[in-house]
Amino acid sequence: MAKLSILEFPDARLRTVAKPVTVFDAELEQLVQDMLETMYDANGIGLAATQVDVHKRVVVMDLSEDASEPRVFINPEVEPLTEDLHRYDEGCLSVPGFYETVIRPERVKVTAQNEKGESYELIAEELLAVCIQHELDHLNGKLFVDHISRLKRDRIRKKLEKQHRLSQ
Ligand code: QAP
Ligand code: CO
Repeated sequence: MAKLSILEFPDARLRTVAKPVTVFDAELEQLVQDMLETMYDANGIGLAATQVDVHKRVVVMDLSEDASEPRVFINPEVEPLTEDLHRYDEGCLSVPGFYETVIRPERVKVTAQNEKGESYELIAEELLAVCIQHELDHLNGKLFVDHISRLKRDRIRKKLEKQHRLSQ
């Protein structure tokens, strides 16, 4: 297993649109394991392959308290089931230290595949609904800061750029 390094906003590579997974092999299994290890090590609840500079449609997640419920979403798709919206203070391992309120559909149908390529479907609400929509955004080159005002986004960008300069 290997810990991968996480790209940080405003790295342009976070804007890459990820490609569908077509081959379900040992290499994919290894990527999933490495992403889970990277997410747990960083105290995250969700991680998209885009964030580790791998541009494949792979998401890992664990919303449990004790890292006991790893979830894998390959080629995920999301369809809103209601017009009701939900506000949540989102963070992101690629935007460390910043949290902002984002509004998204509150109930969604998720279609995805597991590591073996088997399709599954689930209805997501609450934190799971927020998280899968946030992670699917990453696969499309989008970040939660794209949902907030330009003023707030630019402030966050400037603070992170300064931190990156200081830590070089
Ligand atoms: C995405 O985010 C998410 O700033 C996953 O210093 C977030 O795992 C979905 C994290 C909220 C739904 C709701 C962020 C860790 C982790 C930080 C994360 C930080 C350390 C964020
Ligand atoms: Co994120």
